[in-house]
Amino acid sequence: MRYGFNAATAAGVSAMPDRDVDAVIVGAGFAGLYMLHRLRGMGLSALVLEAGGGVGGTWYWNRYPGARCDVESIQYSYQFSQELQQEWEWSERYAPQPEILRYAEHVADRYDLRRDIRFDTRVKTAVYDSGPGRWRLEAEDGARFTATWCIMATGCLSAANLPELPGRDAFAGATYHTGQWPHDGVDFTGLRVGVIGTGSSAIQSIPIIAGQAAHLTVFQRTPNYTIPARNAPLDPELVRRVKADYPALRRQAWRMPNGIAFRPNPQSALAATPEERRREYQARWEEGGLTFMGAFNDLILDPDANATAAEFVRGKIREIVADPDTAEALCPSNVIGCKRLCVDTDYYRTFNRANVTLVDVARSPIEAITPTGVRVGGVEHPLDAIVYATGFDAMTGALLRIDIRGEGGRALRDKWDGGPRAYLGLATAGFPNLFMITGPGSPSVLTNMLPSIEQHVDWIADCLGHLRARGLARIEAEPAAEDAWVAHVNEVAGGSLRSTCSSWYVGANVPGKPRVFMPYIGGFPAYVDRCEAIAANGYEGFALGA
Ligand code: N01
Repeated sequence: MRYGFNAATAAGVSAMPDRDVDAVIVGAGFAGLYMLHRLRGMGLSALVLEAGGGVGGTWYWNRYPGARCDVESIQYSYQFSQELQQEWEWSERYAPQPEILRYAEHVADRYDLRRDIRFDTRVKTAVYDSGPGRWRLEAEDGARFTATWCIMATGCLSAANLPELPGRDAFAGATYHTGQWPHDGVDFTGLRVGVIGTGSSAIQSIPIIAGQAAHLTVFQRTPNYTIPARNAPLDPELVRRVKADYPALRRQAWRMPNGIAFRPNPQSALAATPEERRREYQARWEEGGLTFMGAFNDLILDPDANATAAEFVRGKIREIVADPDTAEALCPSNVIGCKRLCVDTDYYRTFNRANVTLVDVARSPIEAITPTGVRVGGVEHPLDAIVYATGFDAMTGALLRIDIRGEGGRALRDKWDGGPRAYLGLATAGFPNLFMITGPGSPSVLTNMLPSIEQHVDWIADCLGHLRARGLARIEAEPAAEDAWVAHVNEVAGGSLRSTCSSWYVGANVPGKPRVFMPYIGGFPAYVDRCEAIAANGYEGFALGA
């Protein structure tokens, strides 16, 4: 169901007058929906501009087979409303994409949000007009909007990365990107399918595509570590216990560096005996999921500790995958948890199927996409369909694809040409009254996104309340505060093994992108404390004005 107003109903858009509101929010994913709800609650007029035809953001676009969240559904949900978290029923340990999308739709309906969302509206430019102190936004369909506050809820993993492979557009078969999947699904039955990439999206979709296709060829540049999801229907007894005191679980999660309640082992891997390590890794492997990295407290800090976990997983790959050459090709050699750990159902086992071939494109990259397939090392792999599971221009892509201009017409693309610079990941100097939800320099993608989103939305809403109460209408990050925060973000990143490999965290997957570790790795609790202290000190590091 889609209502609210949309570009189609605004026929003859050029005749449409500018719409003027207190706050314009770009994006109707979980961040944009909650931001709208909060601002409405404060009596502000707010309008959400959304490129898609419905709410849900990442869960609206990522409809590839097997898409589900790698954070357990009981925690991957809003906590701002007791009623909402009590009434919603998740069906599985890890919710599948259609169910998460239904949840987003439920929230939009429950809080009557759609009437202030303009769908099918891709923002092209956002320009600060310093005279009246207003943001002016223009959409690709020509519609224009003005607002005092401009809030980017554009998501961290929402700008699809489609590599410029030679001949890409000459392919005669069907082409898909996991992050822009057709809404009515794709049936691969009887087809020869190629999947390019072996990140989370590929690892989730490959087992399902392999079950449909006549033949599946996987083009792997870097093997990834993946831990079994052990997905299952949610245990009603567990749900009952959580719902009896949901806030207790949420409080526990807020104290964890990744914003997820789980049982980290406070011991060092190197202090444990080989047998103790094996037992701990085995127990976590059987439990399934991302908490594997909580097996010991030094896995992401000490290369020797990390190597013990990495070798455990490589041992599992060699056990599961029957062909020794394929098993070796699937064994990653880099630090485990450096790239985001993946969570799967039957990924490694899929390579035992007779209809699945792994092609290593690390040493011999893809030469060309031909009209009939993919050529690697002079060998053509004939295909009827290609799935690009090639990820995203993460964290900055969605922002920089909009031409954002601040004070004096300065482009954000220019300001960030050496990498993103933002104060707390919430604001950037030279761009007054512009906020980013889970922007670069905030914990965002290193945490459960839902609590991180809610924390940012609440901070922004409280900040606007503070300004309004004092008759102020302008806020801007101070360059010195921003510099200090960026230096701190870089310093803590340097202490973690996470910044050491070619991942999307450092922009390595997008040719030409500056190599900077973008999220804040100092942990969610430390970050929240910092944000709260800054607010309590009258928004220290921000210049406030009338
Ligand atoms: O993208 P990725 P993703 N030639 O960037 C390869 C979240 N997410 O969509 O590693 C050949 O991880 C690239 O190779 P390399 C989650 O945070 C969550 O899978 O750069 N290969 C890599 O293998 C995740 O981390 C969920 O060498 C090329 C792959 O494409 C993030 O989104 C589910 C190539 C891209 O992997 C991104 O995941 C899905 C080229 N030219 C996603 N270019 C869950 O919640 C790129 N590659 C479970």
